[in-house]
Amino acid sequence: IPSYKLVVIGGGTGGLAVSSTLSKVLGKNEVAVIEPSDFHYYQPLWTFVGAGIKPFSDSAKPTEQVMPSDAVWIKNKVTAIEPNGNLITLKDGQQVKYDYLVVATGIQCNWDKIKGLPESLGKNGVSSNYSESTVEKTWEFIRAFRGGNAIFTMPSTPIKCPGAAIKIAYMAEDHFNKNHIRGKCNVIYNTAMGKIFSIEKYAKSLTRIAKDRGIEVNFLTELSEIRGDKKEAVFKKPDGSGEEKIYNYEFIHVVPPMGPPPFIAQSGIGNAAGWVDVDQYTLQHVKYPNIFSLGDSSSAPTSKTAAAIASQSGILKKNLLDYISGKFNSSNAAKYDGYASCPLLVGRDKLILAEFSGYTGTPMETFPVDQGEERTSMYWLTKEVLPEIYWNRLLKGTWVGPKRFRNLFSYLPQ
Ligand code: FAD
Ligand code: UQ1
Repeated sequence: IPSYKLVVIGGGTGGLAVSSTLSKVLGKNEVAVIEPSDFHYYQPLWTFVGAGIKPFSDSAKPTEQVMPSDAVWIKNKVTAIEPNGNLITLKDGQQVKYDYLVVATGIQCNWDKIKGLPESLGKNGVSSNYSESTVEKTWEFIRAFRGGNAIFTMPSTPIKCPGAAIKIAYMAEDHFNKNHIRGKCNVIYNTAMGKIFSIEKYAKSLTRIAKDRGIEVNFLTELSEIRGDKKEAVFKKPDGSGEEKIYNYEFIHVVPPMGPPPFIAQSGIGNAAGWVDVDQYTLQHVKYPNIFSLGDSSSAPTSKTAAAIASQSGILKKNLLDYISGKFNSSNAAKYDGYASCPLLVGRDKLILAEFSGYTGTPMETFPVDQGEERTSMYWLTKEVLPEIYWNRLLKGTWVGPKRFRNLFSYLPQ
């Protein structure tokens, strides 16, 4: 059985952010990254792709191009972990051993939990920015839209980038308006949640903009079925009361229910909800000290975003290296503060850069301006600068979030 000092499961945002640095520190071929996909995606760009602002090709790179050169890429899928034996089983039955393990397998889209969705997706006005195979359909359908109901959904499960469900509604509305068909369109945001955004400051801005632009927002309204042949969408109250409402649509953008990959719970490393059960501050597993986790598959109770992963990656790397060298203890551990960010695209040149701690629910803004306002500067930053930071810094292990800039700007007079 091949054995590695460190195995990282997942070559997505979190897996590469940590394996890049750790493979350099621990030495060539000491770190293995298990990743089945031929392509790595910069998923935050998909909101821009769905809105027709960026080409899909900008969001993808071959995995072999982004894999750290000192790491071993195992092109395979994990089906089970035996945490007591430090043993991983792969899809084809092969096994791999580790001394230390990082789990970064992301969140899974459960398309089949919506009746009729898998067979309708990508056809007849049904699209989603949440898949590499349908994100371009969003723009195709928005561009072809001539009037009627344009519906945007948000499920009751945790999702990655919780703002993405409504961003695309604002972008579609903006497009209809600029094309002088707004009067013939109903733009409807049906969310299973009870709020438009979890952080009050940004919720206020989003509510104001929705009102100003006539976007209908319905709370506690959860998609349960798509009837593609009739262009009907069935919504229910998430409380299980069974109360139904049927909408006709010309276009519907679906954010599917999501959840942790099931092998996590099956391997005995999950919490009650199935996320990798780590200490929310140190990111070390609560039961198996040689296991760490970051990103969308971890239990850290914050918004599942790449921005959060940037901060988590710095914390995880320090704590894991200290643990390996026997220096880790609860008093010197680095602690993750829950930082997350969501660039809320609300128009073709307008963006609210929400930055906050998911742990305290309070804003943690980087720039010395009110980021609750929609701004052209933040639009430009997100569209042009963040992709560069992602590819050239975060994936290379040298971007651990904007804290340094936040601290620097905090010295400016208010
Ligand atoms: P991922 O990057 O999803 O990677 C997980 C990897 O694990 C994948 O490569 C997968 O193939 C692999 N994997 C899965 N199962 C297994 C297995 N069993 N064995 C081996 N490998 C496995 N974040 C922001 O910060 N800002 C934004 O503006 C933003 N916008 C977004 C918009 C959209 C439409 C989407 C979809 C996401 C957005 N995000 C945004 C969220 C961000 O992309 C994710 O939070 C981030 O990519 C998660 O990183 P991760 O490493 O946890 O998972
Ligand atoms: C960020 O660091 C990050 O990771 C690279 C993102 O993912 C794309 C983000 O969306 C944001 C907003 C940040 C935070 C960075 C700055 C400069 C505020």
